Amino acid sequence: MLELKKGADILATVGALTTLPQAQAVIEANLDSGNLAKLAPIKNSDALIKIANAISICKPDAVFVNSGSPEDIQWIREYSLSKGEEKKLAKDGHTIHFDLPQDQARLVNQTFYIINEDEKISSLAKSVLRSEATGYVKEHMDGIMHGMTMMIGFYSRGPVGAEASVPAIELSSSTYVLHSAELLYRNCYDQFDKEVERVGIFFTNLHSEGPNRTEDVPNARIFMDRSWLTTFSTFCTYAGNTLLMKKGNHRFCVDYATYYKKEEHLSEHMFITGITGPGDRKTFMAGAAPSGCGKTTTAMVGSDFIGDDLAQIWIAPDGTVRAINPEKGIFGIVEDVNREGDPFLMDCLRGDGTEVIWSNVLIDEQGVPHWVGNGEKTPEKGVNFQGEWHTGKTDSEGNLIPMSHKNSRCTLLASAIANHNTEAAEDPAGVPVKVITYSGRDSDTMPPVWVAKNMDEGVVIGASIVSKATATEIGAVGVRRQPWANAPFIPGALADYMDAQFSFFNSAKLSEAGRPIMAGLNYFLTHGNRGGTGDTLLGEKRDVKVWLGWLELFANGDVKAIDTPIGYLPLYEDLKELFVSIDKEYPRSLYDMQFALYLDNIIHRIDMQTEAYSKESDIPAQLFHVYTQQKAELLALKEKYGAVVSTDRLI
Ligand code: SPV
Ligand code: MN
Repeated sequence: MLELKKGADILATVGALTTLPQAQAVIEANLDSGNLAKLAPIKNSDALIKIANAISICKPDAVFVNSGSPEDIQWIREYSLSKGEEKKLAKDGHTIHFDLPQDQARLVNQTFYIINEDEKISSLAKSVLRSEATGYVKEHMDGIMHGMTMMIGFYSRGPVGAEASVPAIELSSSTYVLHSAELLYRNCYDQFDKEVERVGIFFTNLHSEGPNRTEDVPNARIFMDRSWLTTFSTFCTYAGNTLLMKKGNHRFCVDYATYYKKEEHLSEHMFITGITGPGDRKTFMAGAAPSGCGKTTTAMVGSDFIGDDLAQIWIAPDGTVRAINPEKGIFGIVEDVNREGDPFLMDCLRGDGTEVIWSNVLIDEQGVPHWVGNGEKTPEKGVNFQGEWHTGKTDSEGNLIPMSHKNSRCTLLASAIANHNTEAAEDPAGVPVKVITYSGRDSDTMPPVWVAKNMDEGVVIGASIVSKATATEIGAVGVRRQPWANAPFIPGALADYMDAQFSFFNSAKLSEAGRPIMAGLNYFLTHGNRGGTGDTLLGEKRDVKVWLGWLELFANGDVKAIDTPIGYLPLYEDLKELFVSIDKEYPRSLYDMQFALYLDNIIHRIDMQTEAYSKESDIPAQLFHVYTQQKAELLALKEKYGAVVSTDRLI
């Protein structure tokens, strides 16, 4: 369960301000006249008290209010250069930011939900008692902004006025964080008060990098106070740890959808994109995938790209499913981004006219960024996330240091991407979603695309996402479960979240025409696991267009499909035709490798999921019902045809 405003608000406990007059006194004592004038239009007393408490705790030398005006944004850009958080690159509008070597990705083990006594949270998450978190803030955040400027920004997570948008405050001493916020979120300074009143809640995010030293990183904490919708982040700069309007506030939205908007809203780790079908019709899709599994690439394959990371979804009064992107920019992984797979993104990264903040890539002596897998010539030396770099450089253990960090990123406006449909992305009505997809990194079990036969089976596809264990996970073998690709961001019990999924997709509020189809996608089957040899993939990035194209046709009733125990599979002829549209041959033998049912693998997967979910309490019975039924049908199929069944048998 989630109870808002339960326990003491840590900001008020440590900052010691509880009334508006007290808050105003602190604000007046700390802001110069220009910034006071800029803050004056913000009248919401809860917001002002939060801001004043943040000032009272962090004790900055100065406070800057970002009104979102071109001058204010320019001020942040320039301050970031003079402060040294960013450096100019050769290309106009491009800068580089380096995070400390120890702070290159989400600090999972230093990320906690603040809980009240005897509160239960997700079995997958770490928690800290409210009293302990209060102690940390007192000890480590008191005066953390000495000698620094605190910047304040007002943002909307989603187009202003949308059913599922939520306003948020970002308070930070980091110019990189504020600069990134300007590219990734909609500044709603002018409408903040009105939005808070309309929505009924707002998020508060307080961050300071402190002295930004390696030795402080062990003290870094990312705290999320579910009850007070407030985040705290210290001693780090990586945007996933610091710009908590992203995953910090996403977690609050997941909570809010699960406990306060059940059957009405969902908050997902999904891209949103549109595909143009026959007769110029547009079909919008939203799809989940774990970090680093091709979500950004998939999103940009569409003709009408909307977002690449998060989706706020709801059922509109007309019975359609609607989605907005709470963000307006991309914080994308650059490894393996190249001309062939990501042409539109490459145009922005290598062309002129796009503002880009690079992070943790290699910068050569000419001020040009380089990254692993860009398909370009590699420089011999430069500077990267760990300092000076040259080809063949090794770390203290003798391991080769890659040119760019695996999680190095680029931050830019989504509207810079040529196929971004900015008008639709900014529409508070959202886009109508007809296709929901779930994908992971599965080398041996599920086909490239399949469609659930009913909504329960669709929810179970989401519950069953897996990704291959990576070499960096000690002791991990086989696959890792990644429910909905959203598990790292589900604060409450997984069972509650699952229950909310079943409620939403089976809702009587959905109209017949508004009900989406639900599908699985998998780009990662290998030759070796499908009757061939080696680890090479059976497909390539541009095939994604075919899988989405087929889903577009199927969702509109334009193609037939093969009925199998796991769902509907595409017919060879339909795919072959779609491959023609991307100028590619599609041999029947490849189709057979991709779509034959490897029954033992699928049954093993179902057993693994059943066992894992059996250990969680209160998992909805529908999940086990779907697994049981599918397993029985798969066993019957095996009995009849053997362990590997070609789709021919099932037509
Ligand atoms: C992800 O890791 O899923 C991201 C980047 O989108 S982060 O902001 O780190 O979450
Ligand atoms: Mn993400």
